[in-house]
Parts: sequence; C-alpha cells; structure tokens
Amino acid sequence: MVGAGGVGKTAIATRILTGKYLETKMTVGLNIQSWIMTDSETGQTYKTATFDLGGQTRFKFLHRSMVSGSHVMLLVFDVSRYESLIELEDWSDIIFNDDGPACLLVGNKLDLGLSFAEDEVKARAEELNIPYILLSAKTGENFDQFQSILIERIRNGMSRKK
Ligand SMILES: Nc1nc2c(ncn2[C@@H]2O[C@H](COP(=O)(O)OP(=O)(O)OP(=O)(O)O)[C@@H](O)[C@H]2O)c(=O)[nH]1
Ligand SMILES: [Mg+2]
Repeated sequence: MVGAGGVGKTAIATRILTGKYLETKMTVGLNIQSWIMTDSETGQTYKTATFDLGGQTRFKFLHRSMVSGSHVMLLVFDVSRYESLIELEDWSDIIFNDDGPACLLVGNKLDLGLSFAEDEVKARAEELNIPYILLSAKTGENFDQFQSILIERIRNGMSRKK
C-alpha cells in the first residue's frame, strides 16, 4: 500500500484485518501484518502480508524495492484531497512495468465526499490501465466490493510472478 501521508492506508489495512475502523497513528517507516485470505471463487487460501508504508516522503526511497517485489500494489488517495491523487504519479514507472505488481487505485474517505469529479479518477485509472474503487475505511462503504477486487488482483499478481 502506497500513498500520501494521512490518506488512510493504515485504516484500510485495519478494516481488512479486523473488520473495524479504529483510530490510527501516523505510520513511521512501515507496518507489516500477516493474515490468511480465502478466495471464495476458487477456494484457494493465501497467506498474505500487507506492507503498509508510511506516507511521509522521507521514507520513500525505502519503498521502491519492496513495492516492485510485491504481488499487488494498492495506490491509495483521499477523495477529499486532490493532491493526494496527483502524488501517486511517482509510482507510474512501477505500474507500467510488465513484471511489476498488479495495481489497484483506491480512493478512500468516501464518507467525506469527493472534492472533485469522479471522472478525474476514472481518467487517471484509464491512463494507467488499472481498475479503481472509491470506498470509506470509516463507514465500510464499498468495502465488500473492494475485497473482491483485491482477491482478483492477488490472483492476477501471483500469476504474473510465478
Ligand atoms: N473520514 C474519514 N477519515 C478517515 C478514513 N480513513 C482514515 N481516516 C482518518 O484519516 C487519518 C489518517 O489515517 P491513516 O490510516 O493513519 O492514514 P495513513 O495513510 O496510514 O497515514 P500515514 O501512516 O501517515 O502514511 C486518521 O485520522 C483516520 O482516522 C475514512 O474512510 N474516512
Ligand atoms: Mg499509516
């Protein structure tokens, strides 16, 4: 998971792991958590590790090798902060690498409402040729759909990197 500081990466990881929204603190460096995920379509289980990367720019140099070696990259932004979408451009080279992770653009804090047109997100996702989803880690809106796409991305990322 990558994205600007404060967009809600840790809140999303927490909801994946616990099904709940809990208050978070700024992530210093990174936070790794493991869990087992079952693909309801294939019955396959995956032992998963989330690398929740602190969004402060001073940590960025540490992230590139971890991200390019992973199966899935979630590019998280805050729908109420347009700059957080723009900042994700830093990861374009990894997105466009055929051997890179399967990617998903995630717009969080949907409960606050979008401060710009959804078409902007759509256009960005089309440019990068990756799917996108808007959700709220706080209310859980669209989280079920997110988890289905996530498992599809894991399947996709695993088959790329066999
Ligand atoms: N309204 C709203 N607030 C949220 C949501 N998700 C997270 N937040 C809040 O946004 C702030 C930052 O959330 P974090 O999950 O810590 O953000 P982060 O991306 O992990 O931040 P860094 O670790 O600094 O990179 C916290 O105060 C959260 O409570 C959401 O879906 N809606
Ligand atoms: Mg965090």
